[in-house]
Amino acid sequence: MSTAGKVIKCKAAVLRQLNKPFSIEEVEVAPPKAHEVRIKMVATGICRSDDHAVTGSIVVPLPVILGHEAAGIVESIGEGVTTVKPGDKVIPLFTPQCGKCRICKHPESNFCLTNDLGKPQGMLLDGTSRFTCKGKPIHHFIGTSTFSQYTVVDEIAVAKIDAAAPLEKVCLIGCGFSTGYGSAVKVAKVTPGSTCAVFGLGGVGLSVIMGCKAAGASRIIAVDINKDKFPKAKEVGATECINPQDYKKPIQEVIQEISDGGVDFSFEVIGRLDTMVASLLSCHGACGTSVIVGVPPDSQSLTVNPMLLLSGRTWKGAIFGGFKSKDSVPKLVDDFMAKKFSLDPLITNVLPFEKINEGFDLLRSGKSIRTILTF
Ligand code: PAD
Ligand code: ZN
Ligand code: ZN
Repeated sequence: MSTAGKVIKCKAAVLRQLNKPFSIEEVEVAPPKAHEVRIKMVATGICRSDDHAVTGSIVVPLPVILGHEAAGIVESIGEGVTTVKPGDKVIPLFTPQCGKCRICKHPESNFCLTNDLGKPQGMLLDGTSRFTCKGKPIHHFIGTSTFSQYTVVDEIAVAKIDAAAPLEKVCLIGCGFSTGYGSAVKVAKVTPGSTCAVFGLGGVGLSVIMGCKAAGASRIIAVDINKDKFPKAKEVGATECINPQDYKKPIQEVIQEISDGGVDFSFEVIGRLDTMVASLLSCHGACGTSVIVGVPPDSQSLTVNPMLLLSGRTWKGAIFGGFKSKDSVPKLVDDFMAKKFSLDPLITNVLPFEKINEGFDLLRSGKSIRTILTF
């Protein structure tokens, strides 16, 4: 029996209080309104940004259904939807692409003005929620809310992908892989023969390494305080791995010494102010580029000496690897299907959705790269 047009009751992981486990609850998911799409979730990854929302490092209105790195199948569509249809395999887009705003029209930028990332409202574009629990509304998370058996997203926040794509793998194209890979190839524009340094070897940092390698970097220095991450970093392309705790002097000085004054490209993929500065100082003062990928704790600022930039450095950052999401995600899935990159090294654990709290524990203890929750 078709569920189109009806409220669907299903299970979702609800966060009601900061720093508390998710509770699996029965929620009601309303049918999609005009220009909206209801998706049956098949697989979702756990990204550190979800955990930032649990700890309050990213501030979002509660109660909320988190999750933003996923793949699923369209269950039904609202009026006026033309780019997807029921049965299509899709990836939700936490950075939407409206195609109309100044940023969408800009050839290089991707931070569409309709995003809910800067000052999150926790609602769909029309300002309301499609989720309720016992009659009370639950907030959306960055327009995706994938920790639910069903979710509703705006049409500008969902991309149709190859019908043959394995959803339990390509879900990572919804965030971690694309963010890291794009930060190297699209944001930094890593050049052949260059030297790179990558701070933080989680799912996103390892994807930065893959991007640096694909762009032809000849040296890739991987940096982490958890040495258990080193074998995987080498497997995906790091040429050397260093632990800042093994040195008495600041890690930027170590990197400057081994790279003739600083690397060509450095990446902060942790989300800490001190490592953002260390990463900046690790790139060469006259010709280096440093990219911020990690999300800093809410409302915190850095003070830097402008001379660090006046000498010729470039400092930049981007969401979602700088990719225009709706255009790029289907192409990235095609590249995956054509075996241009592998996602297997990023997937360390697969758990049923109900074990979401276990998945977060694995991330927090440094034991996992990506846990995929399957529905
Ligand atoms: P993760 O927690 O899996 O990886 C972070 C890594 O950093 C771990 O291996 C840690 O051991 C390591 N680390 C922690 N502290 C230090 C330190 N002081 N020095 C060196 N290494 C350290 O996270 P992730 O890969 O899922 O995400 C990384 C960051 O990227 C995180 O801040 C997340 O919120 C952000 C992110 N940004 C975007 C974006 O669009 N810009 C998208 C997705 C994730
Ligand atoms: Zn993410
Ligand atoms: Zn836009």
